[in-house]
Amino acid sequence: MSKTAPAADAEALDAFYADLEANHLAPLWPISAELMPSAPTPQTAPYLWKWSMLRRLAERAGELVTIERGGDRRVLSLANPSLDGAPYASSTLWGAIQYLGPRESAPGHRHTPSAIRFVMEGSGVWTTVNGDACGMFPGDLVLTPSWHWHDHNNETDEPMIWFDGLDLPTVKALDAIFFEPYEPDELQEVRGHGISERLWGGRASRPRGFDLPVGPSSPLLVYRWGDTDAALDGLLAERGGPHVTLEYTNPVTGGAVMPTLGCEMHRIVAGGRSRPYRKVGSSVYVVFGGAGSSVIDGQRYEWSRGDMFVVPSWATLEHEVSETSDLFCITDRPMLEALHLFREEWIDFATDAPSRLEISVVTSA
Ligand code: GTQ
Ligand code: FE2
Repeated sequence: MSKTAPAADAEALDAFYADLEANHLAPLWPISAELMPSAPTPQTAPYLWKWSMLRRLAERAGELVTIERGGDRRVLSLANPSLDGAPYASSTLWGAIQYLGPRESAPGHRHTPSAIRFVMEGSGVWTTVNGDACGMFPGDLVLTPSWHWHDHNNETDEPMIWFDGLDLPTVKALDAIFFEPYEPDELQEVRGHGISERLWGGRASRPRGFDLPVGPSSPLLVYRWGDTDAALDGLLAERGGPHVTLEYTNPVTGGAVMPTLGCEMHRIVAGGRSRPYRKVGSSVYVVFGGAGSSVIDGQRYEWSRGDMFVVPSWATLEHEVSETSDLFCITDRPMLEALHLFREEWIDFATDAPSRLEISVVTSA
């Protein structure tokens, strides 16, 4: 504190601070450096959840907990230990696994938070989004944009597990959460199967004679793994490795799939290493295939298929893979871009830093 007049005596100052506190005022000067650091100092820390543990406990939830009416879903959220017990993966993003047993369904509802599903295991379940039944297979991305009705149905004899990503912590922070159960039935009336894909799934084309979507979200609700895989192959063939990234886009705007959530798929070729990189905004990664590790702010996290991990805002991120690996991720980037708060940079350790950080291996259950 350097803002005190030379003559100010300690007693008067103490009384002044007590007076401020009693009147619910806070002086900026003692906290200004903490409030305005030179670069983001997120509360969110990196964390990694192993698939073997996620799979086991999701299955256990399936045995022990039924899905009740009232919008309930059998969901285990990734609760980052850095967030004081909040059920959030990062300060802005929700990540979770959802388990739907054979012949089970999760009742219809809608809410203002936007969600994506990324399928890990099981085939043939569908999520109905505003009456459009979207079949789900491993590697598929399914959108349930803000305020769209959705329910999930498993009419197969196998369980289904997928990753849920939501902007819930952000919408909560903005005090903008609304929720409504679908009434009076558990499930929506299905208008058809794969409607959005037939209309909007064409490559580089758009249907004439249909109204443009009124909302800001992608009218295409499903992104098939086969298309993603082919696009990654094409990118690699054209650009070369070791690391290519694609962003899933809204076919109308070419922008992010939803205004609050961005989705990406990264492919890193066997033996390859990505360039160290950092950006504003957090991400939740889901390892769809392969094996390798990521160094996040100097700590190495080893991963293989199904593992999920969080990368905080402005954390330096570098991947190194032993097998060719596909990393799906969600990010809050569209919000930051909309607000002109987005920054990113690639870091060249050889010139930007005197020496490479010591790397320690982090393991988690
Ligand atoms: O499947 O509708 O992980 O509403 C969190 C909230 C999933 C869902 C979540 C949800 C859902
Ligand atoms: Fe939901």
